[in-house]
Amino acid sequence: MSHDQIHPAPRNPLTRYIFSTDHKVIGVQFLFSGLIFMLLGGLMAMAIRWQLGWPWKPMPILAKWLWSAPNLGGQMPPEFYNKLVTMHATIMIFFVIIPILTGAFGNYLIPLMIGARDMAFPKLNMFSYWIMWPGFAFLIWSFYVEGGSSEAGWTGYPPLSTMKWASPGSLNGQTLWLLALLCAGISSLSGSINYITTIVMLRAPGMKMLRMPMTVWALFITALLQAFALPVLTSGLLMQTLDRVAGTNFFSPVGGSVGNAPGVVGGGAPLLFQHLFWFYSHPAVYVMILPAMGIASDVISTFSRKPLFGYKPMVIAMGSIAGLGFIVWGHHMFQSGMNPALAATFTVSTMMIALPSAIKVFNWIGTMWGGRVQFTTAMLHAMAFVSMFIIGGLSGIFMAATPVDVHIHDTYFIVGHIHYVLFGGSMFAIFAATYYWFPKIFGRMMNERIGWIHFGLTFVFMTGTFFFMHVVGWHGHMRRIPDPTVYKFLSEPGVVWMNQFMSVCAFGLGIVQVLFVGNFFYSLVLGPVAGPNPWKANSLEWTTSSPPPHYNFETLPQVFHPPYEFSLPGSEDDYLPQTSPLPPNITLDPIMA
Ligand code: HEM
Ligand SMILES: [Cu+2]
Repeated sequence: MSHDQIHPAPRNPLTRYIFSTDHKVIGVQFLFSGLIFMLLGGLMAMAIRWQLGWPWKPMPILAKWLWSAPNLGGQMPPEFYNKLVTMHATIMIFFVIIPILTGAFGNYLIPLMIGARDMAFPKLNMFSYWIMWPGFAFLIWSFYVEGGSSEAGWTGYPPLSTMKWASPGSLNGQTLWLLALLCAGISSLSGSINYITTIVMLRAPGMKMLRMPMTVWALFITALLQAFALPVLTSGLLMQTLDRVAGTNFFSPVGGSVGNAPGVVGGGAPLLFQHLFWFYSHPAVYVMILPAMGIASDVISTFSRKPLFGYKPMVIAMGSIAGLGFIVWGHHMFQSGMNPALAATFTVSTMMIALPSAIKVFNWIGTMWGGRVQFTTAMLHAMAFVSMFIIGGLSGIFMAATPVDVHIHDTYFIVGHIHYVLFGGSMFAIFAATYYWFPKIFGRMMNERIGWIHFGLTFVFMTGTFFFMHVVGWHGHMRRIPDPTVYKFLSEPGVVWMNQFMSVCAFGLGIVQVLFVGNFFYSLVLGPVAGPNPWKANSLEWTTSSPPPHYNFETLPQVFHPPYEFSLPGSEDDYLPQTSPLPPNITLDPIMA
């Protein structure tokens, strides 16, 4: 596609809304699929919490629908619980957070924010969405095959995952799980090739790299991470698939046996899979946080009515987080019997991530400092993002120390950490992005009052759900166990009480999302019309109509400065779109802007 080529808009509803090559439509498709899977993953989370709060109680009504073990009198069978934790995490990570942050917001925003008419490869873009559908199908199918869906955890470690009789979920459910993940991986990979090419090749005149909004920088670095790390996971998944269907033995150890599974001929290395998995999946946790950081930066600057504090340091910090992300994967494997010298190396490299992370946190605070902060719903979520990321990041550094991790590895402390960074971090950023860009995407404003209530309740219930996980985890509460009360130290009233408290909060957390969904659909139809720039922001997407026309801009915009020129001294408006030249008396700081 040449820089300024305009195809006629599709007239046929099939090519317009379904098999569309328009990045905006594809972004919305990713958004809706992600939200539907979020509902499924959320319901699973509530079932998990039911079990952990009241493991000895029959589940009312739902039991006879969900599992076929009448002899348990409505109590959840342990293998069903294992399926729940496996599929909850798999869905939330690979089918909700990654597709929404990169697939939905990445697709929608990148061309608009850099002033392009579409992605560089629109057909590849369409492919990146539609290849998710076989993935969805494999995932749903796996619930219905003999033995049900996978039970090997979202990490799919062998030998549990490679030995067919190791658990009911290790039958065909595991193969379908592998195929679903392969589809999601191909989708991410084709998306990332598109994002990288688009950002490098299709920026509007004057849009230098160092004038791009942080959201675009974040998505660019994320795409690089995906492009370099995903092939490694893909090979791991393929090798595991071959182990299961073609009789190879990459990962099954000599004579290994699990549960009722007969010993295998073996010769493979189970640890090899852990390496291949984490070489991708540690970078993948940054895939889930970097776009969130970009979104938070843009939202915070807009609603503080101040330039982003330290734009260039922020870009460098993000690059360093991504770069370091490739040499820390061993911190997931301290218990695997690695050489202590190697463990120390992974500890040090992991702790180094604190530095760029702290730079970012201080710069967000510096951006708000002295600003005229507008507490919009988007801003509240972005501020919550910063504070929750501080907690999640700090617990991360804590776990990075090998001696500490030996104590808390595979406990609820880890589950607390991941939910602070993934719910408090990624999910709050997804909410912030939705409240912020909804007017652009759908042309109408969301209701701020419902937004505030949704935010407040989500924040309170989130804390109630996840904070005490650190406490029970420190006490030794293992993760992925269906009934903690079989252990004496986990039957103490304090632990039982905390488990029930967390469960009640989790139900609350799930239920208040009705406010978000209600607000979303109500505003879609009845929200006040937004106009092109309701937040008075500077980046290019706000210079075109809401929703933007086919091919985004009537004429390609000319860019004069970074998008953060708010409250310039001596100017009338408190914002200056990137398409308006800087006033002659203003020069930008060479290091910070
Ligand atoms: C800021 C610095 C961070 C540090 C130092 C850090 C450190 C760690 C460490 C050492 C572990 C392994 C613990 C164990 O299994 O024993 C871990 C697990 C994990 N972290 Fe982080 N982390 C950080 C940020 C994040 C972020 C931003 C995310 C995601 C958005 C994240 C997601 C995860 C997940 C999902 C796991 C658990 C994986 C599993 O299921 O075993 N972390 N982290
Ligand atoms: Cu990690």
